[in-house]
Order: sequence, then structure tokens, then C-alpha cells
Amino acid sequence: MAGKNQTLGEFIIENQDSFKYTSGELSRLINSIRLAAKVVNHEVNKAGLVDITGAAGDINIQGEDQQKLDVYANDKFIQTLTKRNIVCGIASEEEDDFVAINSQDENNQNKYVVLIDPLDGSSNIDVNVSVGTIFSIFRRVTPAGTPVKLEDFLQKGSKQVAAGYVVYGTSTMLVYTTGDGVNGFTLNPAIGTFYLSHPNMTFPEDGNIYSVNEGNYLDFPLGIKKYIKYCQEEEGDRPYTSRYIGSLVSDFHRNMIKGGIYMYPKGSRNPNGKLRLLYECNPMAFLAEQANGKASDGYVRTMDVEPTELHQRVPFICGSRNMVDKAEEFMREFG
Ligand code: AHM
Ligand code: MG
Repeated sequence: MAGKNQTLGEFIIENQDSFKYTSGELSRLINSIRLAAKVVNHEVNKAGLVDITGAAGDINIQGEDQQKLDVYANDKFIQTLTKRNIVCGIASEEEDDFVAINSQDENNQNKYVVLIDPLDGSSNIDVNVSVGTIFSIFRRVTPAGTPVKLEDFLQKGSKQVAAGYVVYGTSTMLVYTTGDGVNGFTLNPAIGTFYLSHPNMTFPEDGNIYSVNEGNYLDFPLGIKKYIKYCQEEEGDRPYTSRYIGSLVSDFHRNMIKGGIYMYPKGSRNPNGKLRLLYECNPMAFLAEQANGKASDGYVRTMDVEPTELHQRVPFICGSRNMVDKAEEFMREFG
């Protein structure tokens, strides 16, 4: 029975049969992400001690190199998924190319690939602001037991079988979907267990928060400029409130709970926007749609964008359905 004191481990087992494919492989995969998230969380929580324990590049007291946290997180997620032999390939925002995992072995029937941003918003770490991990899971399109190929990773977001994020915030939470709604689990750090704290998360249809880096205002497309002005006008439930953490996971998480819109448009400095389609936008778009929200590049549904390269960037507008509709209206009218 789903209940607020259910652990993530129990939830995964209980919901295994409702997954599209029920071999148990996807459950084991999410379990591995849960494990790596706890390890990374432990390290992120110590980040403020950097002056005491040494900064990245230093040698620590045990004579080990101190790693930058984003490199550490990348290694931990890749190691955990590799060692447990659950996936056949991983692509990471931190790696130039995808990593194949024993995929050429004909006895290896693993069928999932993971795309991951191991520590998003990592520039926030130095100032003790929340960061996150974002992940996206697909079934490979090439046959199991053959080398994994680029086309296994370059799939449209609509083909995702699961996606989620971990937010290392005031509490650490793991939020994910397997295509059957969105559920959020909060870590009890005393015992290292995630508990179902936010069942069936949904974006309110309307919201009153807009999240965008307004420092780039002059560089934005006219449609976005006009939409921002619309958010600021005094009329009806407007002006909206501006909230921008600069950490996608945290901005998204707050907007999902309170109702809001996140935008990272294109501009002359970022001609395709800043955020990566495969590691950031697709997983967030899948979560948004599963939570009754919406995500697009202003014109096209994010999950319908055909990927052409691993590190592709796209403009991203995501959040409460009516707010995204309105922003798209401005984009269509003014471009
Ligand atoms: P990163 O992957 O280099 O950490 O960049 C992604 C982050 C997002 O979390 C955040 O929303 C955005 O970059 C902030 O960018 P900016 O500082 O340009 O507003
Ligand atoms: Mg990132």
C-alpha cells in the first residue's frame, strides 16, 4: 500500500509490475541510482568543509587527490552503474563520448542506457546553494549483446522509460517517473533511507512564479521579452514573483510544488540556449508532462525534438501548463 512512510526500496518493488517492461532490470537500475545518490549526497553535504579538508586539486590528509564534486559525482554514478552490470551504456554531461559497458558481450542482455547530468548547477556549491543530479533512461534500439551505438542515446525524449532528479537541498530528495506519474522521496540522513514524502506530484495548472536569468534580458528573443513584461504587469493575479536559483533542479522542484515557469531561452551568447537536450531538458520535460505540466522550446514539444548530437543544446521553457501555453503564444506572435 502506497503511504507516506513507505521507503523508496519498498515502493520500487511494489510498483515493479506497473513498469512497462517487467524484467526487474529497471527496478535494479533505479535502485543503483538511489545508492549512488546517497554516496554523492554524503560528499555534497561536506562541501562547506573544503577550507578544512582541502579544495579540488589538493592532496587530502589520506594522501588522496581531492576531486571536484562534479567529477566525483560523475565517477560515482558511472562506477555504480558499471559495477552492478545493469546498463549497457552511459552518456554523461561530463564525458565527451558515451561509455559502453560490456555491450559487445553476447551474454550481456542489458537493454537500458542512462544519460546523466551528475551534478547540475555545480557553480552553486561554493556558496552552499542546492545542486542536483538529473537522469534519463531509454531502452537501447540496437540488439542486446551487440556494441551499443550512438543511436541508442540519440532518441527522442518521448521514448524515455524513466527519468528523475536528486535535489541536494535543505533535504535531499529523489523525484522520478517511470511514465506513471511523479513521486518524490525524502532522505532521512540519520538512517540513509528515502521515504515517500511527495506522492503523485503535480504542477498546479496556473502559477505565479517566473524563473529566468534576467541579466540576459537584452539578449532574449522578443517573444520572451514581451512575456517577461506580461509577468510583471499589474493585472488579475499579476505581477508574478521572480525566483531564480540558477540551479535547474531546484528551480523546477519549487515551481512544480508552487506553480511556476522556468525559461532558458536562446540569445546571441547561447544561440541554442544553454541547457542540454539529453541530460537536462528531456528528463525534466518527461517529469513535467507526467506531473501535468508542459515543456517546449517555445514552439516544439521538448520530447519531440529529434536529437542529432550528444551534447546538443536547446531553448527550454517548462512548468505549469497555462503559463507555458502563454509564453508559447508570445513566441508565436513575436518570435
Ligand atoms: P551546468 O550544467 O553547467 O551546471 O549548467 C546548468 C545550469 C542550470 O542548473 C541552471 O538553471 C543554469 O545553468 C543557470 O545558468 P545561468 O547561470 O546562465 O543563468
Ligand atoms: Mg548541467
